[in-house]
Amino acid sequence: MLRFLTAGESHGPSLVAILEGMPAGVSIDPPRLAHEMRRRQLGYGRGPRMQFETDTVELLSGVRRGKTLGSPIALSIKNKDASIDRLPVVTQPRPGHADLTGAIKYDHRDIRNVLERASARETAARVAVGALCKQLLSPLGVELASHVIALGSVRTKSVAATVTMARKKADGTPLRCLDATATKRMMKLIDLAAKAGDTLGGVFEVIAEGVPLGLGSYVHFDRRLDAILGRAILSIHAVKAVEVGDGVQAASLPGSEVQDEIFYTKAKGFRRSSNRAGGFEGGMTTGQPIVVRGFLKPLSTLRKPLRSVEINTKRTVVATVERSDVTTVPAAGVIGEAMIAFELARAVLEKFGGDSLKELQRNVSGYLRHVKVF
Ligand code: EPS
Repeated sequence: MLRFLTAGESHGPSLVAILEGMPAGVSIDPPRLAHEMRRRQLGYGRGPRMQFETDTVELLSGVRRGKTLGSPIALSIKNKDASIDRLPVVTQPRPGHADLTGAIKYDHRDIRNVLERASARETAARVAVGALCKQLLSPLGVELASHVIALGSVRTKSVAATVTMARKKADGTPLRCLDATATKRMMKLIDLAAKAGDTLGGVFEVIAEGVPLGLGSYVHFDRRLDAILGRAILSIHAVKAVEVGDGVQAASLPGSEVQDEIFYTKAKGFRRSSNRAGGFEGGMTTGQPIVVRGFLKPLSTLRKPLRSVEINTKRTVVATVERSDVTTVPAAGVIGEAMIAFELARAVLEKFGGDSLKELQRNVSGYLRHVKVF
């Protein structure tokens, strides 16, 4: 079974990850890995840390001469800011962060012992793992992309985005957004929030194309793949809600305007003229693009801090101010892609198995022949 662990503190020496269960023979392209790492660091409204970290992945095991061996892949990303032992004690918890609950739960009198691991910096390791998973999915024809569809109160025009659109038109723009007019308004909003010492949330959308029909299952709650993707998205820092397809809007519409009708032609087989379900029916992939959205609350580190309580004196104070970002929604989209790539790679391996990429590909093509003639 494909699984991974990450370790590392935000200002410790390194972030590390181990990815276990990757088949042998998958080509790993270091520039592609570096590209994914870079994408996570970009975005208007990010803080100073992203200016000096380079987030370079060092592959320590499991890859030889550009191909996976089938053994565990260990990787490390060194922190340039490795100041953890010099940083001051924190005793004024930030509302919204893990600070207070983490300190009480783990019995820490220095909240730094909590915030160092609770920090979203950990997602650098996840993006590295996701980049490896993408390189397993690509030869199977599965491709992923993401883009920002809302930032603070600014929403983009609604479009049925494709992977190609998101890669060509969203990546490389300041907020990884397809709508240039909305981008300008979002940037203004970020400038205003920065001036006010405030932060902003927003919404990203992840699209996965080429996913074969029938991953996941309706037979048991924990085999429903849409639910598994929901958990993966909710595990990203500051994400407080998740949507699959047109899920939120669907709740207020009649069934006749929500379901994707079924058609058949001999040439193309079964098809749909819409994808409101976001690629899922009955917890299984339908073969249509997967569309999943993550909703982020504004970051909890405010330069103009909110009221809090000093944990020793119990006096009312304002929360600690740490160096941070105004918004991380564009980066969260990249992290969303990584998490979805991992879960899809895991679901593919669960259904088709295979210790080598070749074996996996043979199994997938046999199944796809069945889907075609059904
Ligand atoms: C992050 C690194 C952090 C923050 C951010 C994410 O750097 P530092 O705390 O040293 O400035 O920019 O962390 C948070 C939003 C958080 O809540 O901890 C990164 O690499 O993504």
